[in-house]
Amino acid sequence: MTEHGTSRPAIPAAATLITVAPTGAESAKADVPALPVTLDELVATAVECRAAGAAVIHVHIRDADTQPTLDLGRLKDTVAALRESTDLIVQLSTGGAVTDSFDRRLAVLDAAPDGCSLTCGTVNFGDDVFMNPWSFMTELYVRTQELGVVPEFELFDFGHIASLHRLLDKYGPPHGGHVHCDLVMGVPGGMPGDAATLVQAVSALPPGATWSATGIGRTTLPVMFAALAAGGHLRVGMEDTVTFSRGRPVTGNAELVERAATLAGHAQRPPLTPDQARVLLGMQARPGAGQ
Ligand code: KMH
Ligand code: ZN
Repeated sequence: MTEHGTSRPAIPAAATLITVAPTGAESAKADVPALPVTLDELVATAVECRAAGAAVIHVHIRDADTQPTLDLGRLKDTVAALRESTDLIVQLSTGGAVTDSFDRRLAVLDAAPDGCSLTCGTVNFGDDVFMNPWSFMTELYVRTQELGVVPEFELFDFGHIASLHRLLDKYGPPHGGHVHCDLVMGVPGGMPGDAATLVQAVSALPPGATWSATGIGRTTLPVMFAALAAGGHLRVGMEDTVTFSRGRPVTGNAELVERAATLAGHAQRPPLTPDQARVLLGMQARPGAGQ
């Protein structure tokens, strides 16, 4: 029981948090017709992915022309629609697209999501640069603490892990008190997506932190297998890969979640429900849940 008299679900000793990242900011709808870009498409994907085993949805949105946007009104509508249709934990991207300004990225928190991504350093990103200087990281982090949004620390490279330690040392624990990280592997410019790198990265994380991993493109499967073997959680979705297997495009996010859930089950660590995941991540219960 909590101090409010509501009971929270127990977290199974061995279970897997599955995050779906359905859209991203990089793929074009014209090239990837199955990419969810409208609010209706996003909500439909979210419902399917929840049924397939996802507990968290990492959200990037698009405008009426299918281009990436951080429009605050659209973000608020998106958070509301996802909460209306699912019990998924709604994590908004503060990374946006490489072209988004710091101010717009900071303002994402005003849409009041459950959680947000917080990337712990700048990284080469294919031919682009994904900018996350220390001053931006710290401003975003302090804002998450003030607004009660739970950050997920996105780590694209080893220097990002060092910056995460520096952030926690200087500014204290995140809202909710628990540190959860996501290793984003295989970005051209970041750490490679292989088992040896994953094990080394995990060994450098702050004590007590939980972590998930995702492998971009063709590193999706090796990173998923390595993460399961090392006791980690999983992120999958069309933000990270649009190819299901060699030469076969992804038909929808749900099949990526289904595959992750099946493999997690084989690893004897079946998917966590969103309410269980809230406990793991130090988030408050949904209003009305667990009573
Ligand atoms: N779209 C990338 C530039 C995040 O969502 O926080 C950044 C990204 C990370 O996807
Ligand atoms: Zn993202």
